[in-house]
Amino acid sequence: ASNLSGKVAIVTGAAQGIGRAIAERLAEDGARIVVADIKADGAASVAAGLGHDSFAVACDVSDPAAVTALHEAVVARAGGVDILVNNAAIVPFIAWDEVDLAHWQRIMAVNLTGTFLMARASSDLMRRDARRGRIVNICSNTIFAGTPNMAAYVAAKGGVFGFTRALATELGKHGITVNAVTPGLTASDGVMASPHAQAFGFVEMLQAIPGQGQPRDIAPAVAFLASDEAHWITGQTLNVDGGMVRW
Ligand code: NAD
Ligand code: 4PL
Repeated sequence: ASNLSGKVAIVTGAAQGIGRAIAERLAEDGARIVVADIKADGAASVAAGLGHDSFAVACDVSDPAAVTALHEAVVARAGGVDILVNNAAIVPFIAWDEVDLAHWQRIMAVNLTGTFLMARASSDLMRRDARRGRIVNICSNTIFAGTPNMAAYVAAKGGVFGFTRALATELGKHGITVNAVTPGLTASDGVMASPHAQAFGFVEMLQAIPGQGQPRDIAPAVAFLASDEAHWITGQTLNVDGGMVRW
């Protein structure tokens, strides 16, 4: 596959997990990847394996100055951006009434405000260069299921879902599409190191296709929405969870 050759794709949170699998898939499809992650070392080692002059930039997506610096680095090294995948997030497992205000605000800052800041900066560059860009927001099927111990996370991802629809409206006239993918429980690095790893058995009872979702199972939906041929699809949310949720 080489349908993304010549494209520049920023993937946030791509040092591990689902973001890493997305970066690997988009690189297989020919894109030059900007691995943007708060973990500088992990981002650099992922970028080194991707080819196509891919590179890493350390960035906290919740920090406006860091997002500006990231986009300055992208312009300096790659000229501009064609594809943005907003994947970076924190995925807490915590009783809703044990989340203090500072924790709630951090979850919102990374998972929702980070998506806004990245979309603002990347879409400005896409418009500057008249590129018919692609924005894919990684959401979660918890917005449909109301999954326990994730209330702040679900609230933030519900914001991402709504923002995807609204931003599609705003950017459609520029030929930029904005879509979301909602993975179900997936065996990412973060999940496997957390209490979420205990939930696979429960999830399997609900899935049409019982099984443990892997990061590589999420990437094809993102690659399709990032492709040129998905140009007539915008404002949509594609659920990728083995049929756990049907909506
Ligand atoms: P993960 O914890 O394995 O990886 C997340 C990555 O994001 C890490 O590399 C981390 O360093 C990075 N990151 C965290 N905060 C950041 C910040 N402020 N700025 C930049 N990078 C930051 O997580 P994952 O399970 O691979 O999740 C990836 C995406 O998929 C997230 O948006 C998550 O909400 C979503 N998702 C995951 C699951 C699942 O079960 N794994 C299910 C549905 C949705
Ligand atoms: C069903 O997005 O979608 C746990 C952890 N269970 O992050 C998720 C389900 C988790 C999910 C998610």
